[in-house]
Amino acid sequence: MDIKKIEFQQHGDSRGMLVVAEYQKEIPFTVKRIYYIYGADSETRRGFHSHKNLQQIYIAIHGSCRVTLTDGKTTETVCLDDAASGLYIGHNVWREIYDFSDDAVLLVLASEPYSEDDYIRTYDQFIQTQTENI
Ligand code: T46
Repeated sequence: MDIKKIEFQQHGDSRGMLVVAEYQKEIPFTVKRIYYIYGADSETRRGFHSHKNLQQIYIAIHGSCRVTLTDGKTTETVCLDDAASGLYIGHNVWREIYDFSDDAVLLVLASEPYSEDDYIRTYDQFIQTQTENI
């Protein structure tokens, strides 16, 4: 499955923390869009889709959430709770995001502008596409 944990550069001193993510070091794609999610809670469930081409990096810059990811064969659950690391997610990965802490802020770096055509929003269609890709 095309996912990877990424550790960012950290520069901490008595003034606090400064975290850096740079193109071609920690970020393997040109960032064409950012968005962030907050105001979710422990009952919230988001995602439930895959992307045909989009690559993204999820960063819980505050609080925490869980992400369950599958390529149809392998399934993994990742806890995001560290502002100094991110989760890279390639294309063709189904993701479900849940268990947000009340203070969670999930920042997402995306490789492409928003396009609804890039989404696969039903699990049946996702599995069918994965089978066709073999
Ligand atoms: C993902 C998770 C973490 C836009 O108009 N532009 C955008 O760039 C995005 C991301 C969304 N939207 C609109 C589309 C919907 O009307 O915002 C609304 C909520 O989007 P969605 O239901 O897709 O939200 P999530 O949290 O289920 O998924 C989003 C991203 O779509 C997805 O790529 O990985 O956040």
